[in-house]
Amino acid sequence: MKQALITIDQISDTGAATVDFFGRPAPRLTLVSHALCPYVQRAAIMLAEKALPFERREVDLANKPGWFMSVSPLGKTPVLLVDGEAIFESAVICEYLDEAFAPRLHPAEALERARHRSWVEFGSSVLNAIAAFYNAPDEQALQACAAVLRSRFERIEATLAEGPYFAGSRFCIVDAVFAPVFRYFDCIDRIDDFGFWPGLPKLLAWRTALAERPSVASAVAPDYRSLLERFIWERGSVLSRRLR
Ligand SMILES: N[C@@H](CCC(=O)N[C@@H](CS)C(=O)NCC(=O)O)C(=O)O
Repeated sequence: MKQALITIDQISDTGAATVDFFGRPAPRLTLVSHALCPYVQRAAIMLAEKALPFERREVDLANKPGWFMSVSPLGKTPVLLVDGEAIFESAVICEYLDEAFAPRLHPAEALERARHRSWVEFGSSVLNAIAAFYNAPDEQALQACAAVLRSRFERIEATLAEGPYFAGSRFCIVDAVFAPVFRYFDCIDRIDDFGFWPGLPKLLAWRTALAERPSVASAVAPDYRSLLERFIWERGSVLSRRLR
């Protein structure tokens, strides 16, 4: 049967989408998670922005259980279970949530939306560069990784507009992608000054605005920072040895 699109007055006072864009009640949502996974954070931020209740189910990625492998074809977090149906890949999860539940975070215009998707990809490449950085086996590799990160940040600085968010005053999916990127540096900046930030005022303002957003703050547990420090310590990398 054809479903009618809902109107804005069908969204609750709290802004929570009690129904999806097609008027169906919100499904039961389970976010299959890992406490440190930045891709999981993207999905958690999206769920919070849409005020959707969800359950989090943590998985040990060092010892993946059978139930997890049965819902995660690539053996990775996040997976979003939607009334038991498994959706995997964080970018896909973000797009699904955006297409199904208000408020829309992606731009309405096709070219602008494509540009945002490009920067979502860029965000993933920054996450890969961060992983290379904290795994760097020696000082030379660490400095090379730091230079890659710095060049990525310069590139973002050149694309940012007036802020406070990526696309101006409205929070968007690119913001949900970069908030977990910046969160790493709350820990890394305490280890040493790697020269990431000088001369990048827009980037720093963006980082601050994202850290203050309630959906971003609530995407990780209170012990996130100590877990991340332990994770970096366990890398056996040159950065591990710099942790005090
Ligand atoms: N492209 C994936 C990347 C997800 C990913 O790399 N997740 C990591 C944790 S942060 C993972 O599950 N790693 C386990 C593994 O690769 O075995 C996405 O965007 O969802």
